Amino acid sequence: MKARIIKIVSKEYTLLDEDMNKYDAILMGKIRLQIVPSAGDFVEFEEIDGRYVIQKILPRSNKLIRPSVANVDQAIIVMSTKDPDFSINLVDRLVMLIMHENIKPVLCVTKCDLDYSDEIEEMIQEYERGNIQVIRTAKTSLDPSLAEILSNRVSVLTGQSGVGKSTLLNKLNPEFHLATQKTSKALGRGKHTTRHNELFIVGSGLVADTPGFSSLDFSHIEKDELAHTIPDFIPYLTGCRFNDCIHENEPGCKIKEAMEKGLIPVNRYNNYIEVLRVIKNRREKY
Ligand SMILES: Nc1nc2c(ncn2[C@@H]2O[C@H](COP(=O)(O)OP(=O)(O)O)[C@@H](O)[C@H]2O)c(=O)[nH]1
Ligand SMILES: [Mg+2]
Ligand SMILES: [Zn+2]
Repeated sequence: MKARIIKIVSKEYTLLDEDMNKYDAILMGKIRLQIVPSAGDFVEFEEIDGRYVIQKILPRSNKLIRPSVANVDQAIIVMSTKDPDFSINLVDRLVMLIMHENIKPVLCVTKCDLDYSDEIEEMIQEYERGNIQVIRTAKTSLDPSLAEILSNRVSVLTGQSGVGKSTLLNKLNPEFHLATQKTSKALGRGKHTTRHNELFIVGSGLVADTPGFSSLDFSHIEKDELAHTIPDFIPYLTGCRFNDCIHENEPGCKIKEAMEKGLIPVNRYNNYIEVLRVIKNRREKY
């Protein structure tokens, strides 16, 4: 039988199969040595003497460390129009980190009911014209596209505190809130919750119990990989005069050309250059 791990508490694993049936399972001893199982892992399991036993962890498409989740399909970047202010620096950096993990970024703009500036509206529209999916939400309405985007996928939410992540999830599934509170209380009491990873069922999708990508750390990304993590760059990545063009000052650069023609937003390009310099400085130091 095949299923996905949705929860790990100590040595107990909760599995969810395609038909949304849950199973309590244990791990066959020898697997433990090969790979540390994580929420999100697909497994093969069998019923042995009345217990479900995980036999095999199937290969992963990716693996996040914080939260510890495997096979993540998408990361929802939650960003409010204001309170806290919309930040393209943050969106662009998160997109790079998410793309580098082979995960699809989606931008969710919250608090669209607030009275925010035209400048911010233009920034949002710039993303809407670009190559990542953008959805907008407001206090009273719930854009049905959010439920749609989460369905049949594993998602992590990311974004500063106060942008409305909990609010979004509570609107989709009121039980989510209760569940997360229970978790933190249990952890606070310092019970034997050595490892607690969980994916919550939200609508017909799965969402990680903690936000991902909280630190903006680029130390694992090489300078020649960076441009490939920017969806708005991708259509122009072939064709630079030099194979090893990093789109900084090289002649015959298609990325710079696209930016000069207005096909790539100047802001997007400038954020790329800023992160590129961070990566280059690190290289020079070691
Ligand atoms: N006006 C407005 N306020 C919102 C919206 N979404 C969330 N908030 C408020 O923003 C604050 C922070 O929301 P919360 O969900 O706790 O943010 P989190 O820290 O990202 O989980 C709360 O006071 C919410 O009521 C929205 O769409 N419109
Ligand atoms: Mg919250
Ligand atoms: Zn180039």
